[in-house]
Amino acid sequence: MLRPQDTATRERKSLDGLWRFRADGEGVGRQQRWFAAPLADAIDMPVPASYNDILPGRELHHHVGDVWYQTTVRMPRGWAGQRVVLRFDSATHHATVWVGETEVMSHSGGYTPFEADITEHAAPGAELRITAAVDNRLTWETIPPGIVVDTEHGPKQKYMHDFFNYAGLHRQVWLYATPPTYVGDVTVVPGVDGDPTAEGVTGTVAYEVTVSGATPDAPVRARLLDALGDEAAQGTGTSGVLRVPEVHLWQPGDGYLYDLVVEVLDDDGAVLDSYVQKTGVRTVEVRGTDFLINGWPFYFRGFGMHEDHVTRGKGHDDVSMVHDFALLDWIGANSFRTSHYPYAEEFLDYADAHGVVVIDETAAVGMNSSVAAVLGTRIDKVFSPEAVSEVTQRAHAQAIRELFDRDKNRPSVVIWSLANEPESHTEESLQYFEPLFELARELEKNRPIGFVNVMYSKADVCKISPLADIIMINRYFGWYADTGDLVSAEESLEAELRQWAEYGKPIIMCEYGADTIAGLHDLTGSMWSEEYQAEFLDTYHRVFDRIEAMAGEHVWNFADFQTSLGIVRVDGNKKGVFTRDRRPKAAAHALRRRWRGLT
Ligand code: BDP
Repeated sequence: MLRPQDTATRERKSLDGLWRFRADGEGVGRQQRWFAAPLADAIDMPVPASYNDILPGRELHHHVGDVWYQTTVRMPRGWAGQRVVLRFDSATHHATVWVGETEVMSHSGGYTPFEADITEHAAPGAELRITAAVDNRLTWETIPPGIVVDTEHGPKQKYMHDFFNYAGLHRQVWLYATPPTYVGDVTVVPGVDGDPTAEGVTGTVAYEVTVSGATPDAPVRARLLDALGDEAAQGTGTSGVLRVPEVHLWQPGDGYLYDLVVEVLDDDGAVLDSYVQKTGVRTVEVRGTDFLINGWPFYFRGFGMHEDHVTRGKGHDDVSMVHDFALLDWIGANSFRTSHYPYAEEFLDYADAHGVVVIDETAAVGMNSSVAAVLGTRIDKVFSPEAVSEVTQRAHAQAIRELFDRDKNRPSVVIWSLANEPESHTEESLQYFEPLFELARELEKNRPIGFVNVMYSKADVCKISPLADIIMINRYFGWYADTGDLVSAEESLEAELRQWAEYGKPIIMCEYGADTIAGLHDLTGSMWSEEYQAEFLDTYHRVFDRIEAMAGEHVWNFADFQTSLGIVRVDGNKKGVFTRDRRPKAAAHALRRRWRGLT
């Protein structure tokens, strides 16, 4: 789905700001048609933000079910004759949206965008009332899954993943206009002629455009402009391959982007619609145990992250985004994983533009009874008709389609991760994942595809890793296993990595880390201290440096983050190298020395 943008033929209007808001604890709003009038008993709620931590008290923090958001917006007079679209960059996890009294769309999946053509409900110059009922419930039919337990005090939400179920309108909401004939979709696939490491190589940009609306057979022109705005190549038709001699490649640390300007023309050659697709030219390849970008071995240094901040939870804001990227740069990271859901599109734009490499992950997390048990939830059989079933699988397939569709054109995205830490040693798990890998491979012909393996599913029993192009694993020797014992941890880790190396594929350690209380120091090197975290990471790094097949290290986690309540978490997960308010722990300095090659 294309992002809204301002071009010579398009305009957009942000609906961010304070919306009216009301929690619907009783679940009566839909029946009582709360959308049909100004929301009664409402409070102000900022958008974008999670609603959970805005008010003091437990009620909204632990709310289960619908909440209602409402705003009014005046449709610009100048949009007469245009196609008008209402777009939510995300609503966590399900939303139904009304314009006035008309339901215009509903969507499930809390981390991907959705939109509706509302032209017929929007008279130019008129005020529109927009209402969204947003439901945060997670069930066996959703991605990620969860369980709603009915108690005499109302519903309680349980889930099997280790981050707080923040909800609401986390990202921007837009009203935008396009001409009646418009660019409906653009797909670009970059490449190079011959050896990408050669001097003055010729880049290729294969493009495919869908024209939608009034005259879908209108001619198309595609122009590729370099960063100075000079034309580098041009083509006509809805698909083609543009060639760029002496291409400036997109590379880690050098996010060079071309603008692919796609124009739909009328019979006289006048531009009906134009859309600008940012395009980076690079190649990605797995060769033996090497992960190659533009033909050069690339070693991932960075983190599994979270969209997580004090007060606004998972709400996007540019201040924190730019600061987080500045910290990644300071510490010498070249990459991150969008653990455990698709991040805001702005975040990926920034990665594209600055040459930061991304492992892009769906929200399929929490499909593992052993992990669930650590976090306090008992599940008998995860992959079964009563739990993660064919219905879940359909939702998962949809999550894959929507993620790939949203991020397919991004040069920063070099690997798709279909899930985090699912059970993967049983026949049932294989039956569940095989069709999802097939779907992913139908949709994606160029990027490697994988999933992230859990510590309970070693190389000799994992049934899903053989389906993956790359081995991505999370390990916690010295924490959940060999607890507090880094000598044994070093041996266990090395023994296990040597087993994985037999796959002959690159290995990325996607998570390794230790909970650490900032400011806790201990001369005996005990767990939870800053000393232990730094020593823990050193231990892993010594091992990584001895294993040829290692292609990367992503520490868990970039920063401390909020989780559900439980006896294994104290005000959230403390495995951050930075605190939740982004202050460095000792490990941050140690990592910086390693990653920046400082002595
Ligand atoms: C792994 C999960 C991650 C957790 C982490 C931990 O992938 O989401 O936060 O462990 O326990 O199981 O800190």
